[in-house]
Amino acid sequence: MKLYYFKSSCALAPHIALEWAGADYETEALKRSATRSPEFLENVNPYGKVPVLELDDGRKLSQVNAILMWIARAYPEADLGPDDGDDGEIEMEAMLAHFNSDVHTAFTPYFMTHKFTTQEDHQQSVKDAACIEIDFQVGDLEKRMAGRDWMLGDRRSILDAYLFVFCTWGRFVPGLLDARPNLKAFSKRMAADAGVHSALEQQGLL
Ligand SMILES: N[C@@H](CCC(=O)N[C@@H](CS)C(=O)NCC(=O)O)C(=O)O
Repeated sequence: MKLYYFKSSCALAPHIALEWAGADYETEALKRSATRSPEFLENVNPYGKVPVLELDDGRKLSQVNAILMWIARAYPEADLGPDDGDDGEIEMEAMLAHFNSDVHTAFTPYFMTHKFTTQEDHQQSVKDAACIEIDFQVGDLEKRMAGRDWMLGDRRSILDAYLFVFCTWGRFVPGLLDARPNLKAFSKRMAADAGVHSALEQQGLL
């Protein structure tokens, strides 16, 4: 099994999940620009994005949420998936969708500003607008984490792996995490975890 990623990307989430699952995997580090190379588009992911998880049978999974769910299901003993029952499943699907569609995309114009304006003198204005949405989304996550060690409350899950990505991105947004003690405590808890440490180390993020 092989995880394709580039440094500081959302591929850190499945990387952490693979560590937590105790999976036997390798990684392929790319440059961000390589995701648009003809070779990557043809052989790895036509969508031009990471993460991609290449399975042992050659299938290539894309989309953070699908990859996280695949890992949770493939390694049930790691207990990274939803709480039992339909409600647990639906709640996790809903939170993953929120993360992927709302929180993740709030950061995109901040880090990939060139995709949102072709004008050099508009770059700062795009970043400023992104900061307003990031602050709103991260503010909500801060409230959700009140009194909780993990997103699901008492046990870690694939949601925490994705939430941690937003915390690492948040460090690049001035002042974002300063008054957010719940997310700061969560980040500290994650950083102290052996699997998270290993994923960060492998990606050169320590
Ligand atoms: N919907 C995709 C989004 C993935 C995504 O945004 N990946 C970013 C890194 S965080 C990427 O590869 N960007 C490269 C680009 O857009 O050029 C998913 O869930 O996997």
